[in-house]
Amino acid sequence: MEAGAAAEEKKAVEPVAPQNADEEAEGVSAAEKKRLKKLRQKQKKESEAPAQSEALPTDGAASAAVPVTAAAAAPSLTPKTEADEDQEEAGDDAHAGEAKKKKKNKKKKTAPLPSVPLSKQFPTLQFPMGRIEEYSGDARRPITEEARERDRLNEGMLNDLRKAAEAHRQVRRWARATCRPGVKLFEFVETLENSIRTIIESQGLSHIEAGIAFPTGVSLNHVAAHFTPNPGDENVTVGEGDVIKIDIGTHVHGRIVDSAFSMSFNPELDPLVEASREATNTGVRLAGPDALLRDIGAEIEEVIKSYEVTVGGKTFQCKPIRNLNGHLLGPYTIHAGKSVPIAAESGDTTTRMEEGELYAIETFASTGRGLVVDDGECSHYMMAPNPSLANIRNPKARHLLAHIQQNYETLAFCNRWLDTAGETRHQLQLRALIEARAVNPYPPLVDTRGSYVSQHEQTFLLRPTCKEIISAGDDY
Ligand code: HZT
Ligand code: MN
Ligand code: MN
Repeated sequence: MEAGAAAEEKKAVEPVAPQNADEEAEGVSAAEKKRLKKLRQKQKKESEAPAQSEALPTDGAASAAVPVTAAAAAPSLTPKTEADEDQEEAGDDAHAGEAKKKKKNKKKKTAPLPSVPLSKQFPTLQFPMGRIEEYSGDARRPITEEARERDRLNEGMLNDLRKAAEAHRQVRRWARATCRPGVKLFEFVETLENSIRTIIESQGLSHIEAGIAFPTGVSLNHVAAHFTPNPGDENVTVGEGDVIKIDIGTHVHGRIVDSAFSMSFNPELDPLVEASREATNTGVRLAGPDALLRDIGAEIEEVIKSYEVTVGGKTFQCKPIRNLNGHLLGPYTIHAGKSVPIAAESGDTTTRMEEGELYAIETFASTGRGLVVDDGECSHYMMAPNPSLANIRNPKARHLLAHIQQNYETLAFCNRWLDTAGETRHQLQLRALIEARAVNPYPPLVDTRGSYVSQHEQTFLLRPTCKEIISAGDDY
């Protein structure tokens, strides 16, 4: 998702979003609507069909709950007990019957904060595999002895990825159970990130051996990506009716798992969340050696456009965000060159996927313009590949660069982490490093004010013998 939506685009941002309330204005014909509706129904059927792939042994050893101090007026981040829930229900006498029914139908929504190191949970040190899919369509190929041999050469890397993915699944289960209106995002991400460090076995605050691959994204509503609270944002909370994108990065020895999901606290927005979920599934399904990146983008766009959402009495056809995309991952490198478009005609026309590649496919569905620009206070940063010290004279700026190099290398980091590491008042030095092009800023990426954006993202490896969706779980 190149943030290349430059100043020029900024001018073009409209104040409010209900552009597609009127279908005529959007140029959606009745026939087109009918076709899209059919496609949507077909997808729904497919998604409800039982998966043919093997089940994921995501549940390792039982994790102990670690309570955190809850701030006043905000819901506690400690898991709710059955007793708590019963008490809440009992308080609502008039609807007691209804509440009981609801509870019966809904999955249990509590999860302890993971705290047991993964090497204790998996003493053999063989971590659970992701979802295996056969290559289909043009990528279909016989599994030869040579392919099996190439597969074996990558076992070590694969096990690192699987460990990173297991950490991802465990913390996101807690995240889904915990995130709700009133939650303070600063405390939420710090708790989640500390849990990653514990179970993935980071050494101190350094993320180089294993740890967090990038700051935890908790972008709300029209903010599509790259929001994490900064020091000073301690009171930013999830609101009633919000949609949140929870984007978590883990890594072991630089092998990155980049995966995200969305939650809405207004049922009207559920189709928006479904749109990006199905679009990402479609992208992953089409991926394989020799798949044309632009074809994947075109299919993703079709799926997203087949959804409509009615919110506050206005109806929108979902749009993909055409200047965001998925990306190739490399060791310690979040963006290793190739991009996976999520709309037709918005990417390179000839590039294909290749065997051995590790991709993050992320799709975004929007009720807004379907275009993001940089906006708001920056929290995400990444060191440039080979920073030069030549134009960095200030010893304090040099100190900060050395700190970044030692703790994050080429992985992304955020202001919160610099603060925790004792790099207080780093803001001025950070600005100097950005000025000297030793560090790049990644500001929040936003669609039009008042719009809603959902995202789903999955990391997968194009193994010689099959496609392994490393980050898949029983949730998405
Ligand atoms: C950059 C800086 C960060 C990578 C995608 C992404 C979260 O939008 C080519 C395609 C963290 C991540 C990234 F601090 N970005 N995935 N998950 N963000 S991106 C990009 O810059 S570059 C997408
Ligand atoms: Mn991501
Ligand atoms: Mn990504």
